[in-house]
Amino acid sequence: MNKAVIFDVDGTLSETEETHRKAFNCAFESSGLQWHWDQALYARLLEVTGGKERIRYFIESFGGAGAPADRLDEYIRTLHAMKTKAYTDMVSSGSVPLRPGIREFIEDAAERGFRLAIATTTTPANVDALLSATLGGTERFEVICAGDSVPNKKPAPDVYELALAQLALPPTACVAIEDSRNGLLSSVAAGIPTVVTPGIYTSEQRFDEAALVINDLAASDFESIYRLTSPAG
Ligand code: XBP
Ligand code: MG
Repeated sequence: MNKAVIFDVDGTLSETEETHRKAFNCAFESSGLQWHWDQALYARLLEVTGGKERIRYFIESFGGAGAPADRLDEYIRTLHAMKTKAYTDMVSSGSVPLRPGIREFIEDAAERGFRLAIATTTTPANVDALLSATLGGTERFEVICAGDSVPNKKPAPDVYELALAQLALPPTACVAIEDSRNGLLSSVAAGIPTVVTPGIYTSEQRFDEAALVINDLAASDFESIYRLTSPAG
């Protein structure tokens, strides 16, 4: 069957943003920085997708005391690499479960012959760590587009357009599963019908452009999602 389900990762497959937030704080502490991102501040910083971009936004918005004046890009890259190590260690411990209904949906879609893909802003190592810890690996996903593989992160459509190109499918043959407004704007800009499953950091956001908003995937009829796709060619 030439149809695909394209999954976002953070907030969609799993409620990972709390683990990201702790990993950022761990990297800041290890670097001797007095920065601490609490949940309220992190909710604001999540408006900026991409961890490196989020750190730079924080520095520019809040002064970034302790960050060097020069070679800031290199400093941020190093700090973010420390965060990614902390995050993958936390996720690999098995402490981050899939959201309710996600495992069943992935298995049901695969059994019906849907091709599966990932389109995420997060770092590829984070995808590997989460899928290895929760699904035994990334094998179920034919295409994985992540992090810096595209020049413009969500809400730009780049990562979903890359996934469509690698799938060689038109957007109407696919359905995207997202948790945030930034993700919804990205997939809709790529022309993909989108289902939103709001999460702990996104439940107050607007999802007017969504084809469907599902608050509890575990209690939903997966058929309502599949009906959003049209067979390719
Ligand atoms: C969510 C993001 C990511 C994560 C942090 O990605 O915007 O930046 O918050 O991961 P998505 P990194 O919802 O598209 O999966 O620090 O690796 O960016
Ligand atoms: Mg997300």
